[in-house]
Amino acid sequence: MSLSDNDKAHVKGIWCQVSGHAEEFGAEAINRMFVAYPTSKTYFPHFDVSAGSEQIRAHGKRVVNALSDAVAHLDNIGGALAKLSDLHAQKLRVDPVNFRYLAQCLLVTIAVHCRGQLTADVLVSLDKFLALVTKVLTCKYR
Ligand code: HNI
Repeated sequence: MSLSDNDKAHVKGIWCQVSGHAEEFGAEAINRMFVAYPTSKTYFPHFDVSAGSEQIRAHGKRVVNALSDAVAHLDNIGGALAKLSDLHAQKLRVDPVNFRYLAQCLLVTIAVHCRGQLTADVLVSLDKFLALVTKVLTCKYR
């Protein structure tokens, strides 16, 4: 799967709204993931997992900023996220199903905040983008 020129334009367009709210959107997405898919919390035993905690806010910001890096390099997402790919595969070993949970929660968060912009076409493009990111972050598992 790859992103068409249309997909790239859609992702870049809506990401302008997201990158400006990295901490807010990132923390909301992670909180939604913890609430909707409680098993995802097992990877964060060292976190205060209550909504809006300092750690969730800081982590949410890091996650969205990493995605912003990927959006800035849509032709080379693998290169942009290479270090994170190593980290998630070799150290964190997050079960890949969790990436679907987080992607879904990010999409819901964006839908809530950017309602007008998240047309069906933009949603498909964003979903493809997040699937590609997931592929990069889990491709070194084996
Ligand atoms: Ni993930 C650390 C990005 C999905 C569990 N993760 C990070 C960091 C970034 C990041 C950035 C900080 C790296 C550093 O400190 O150098 N993670 C991403 C992205 C996605 C993702 C872009 C997918 C969109 N990570 C997930 C998922 C889980 C996950 C789905 C588990 C449910 N990540 C972690 C854990 C850490 C982590 C655990 C370490 C956190 C800490 O601070 O100790």
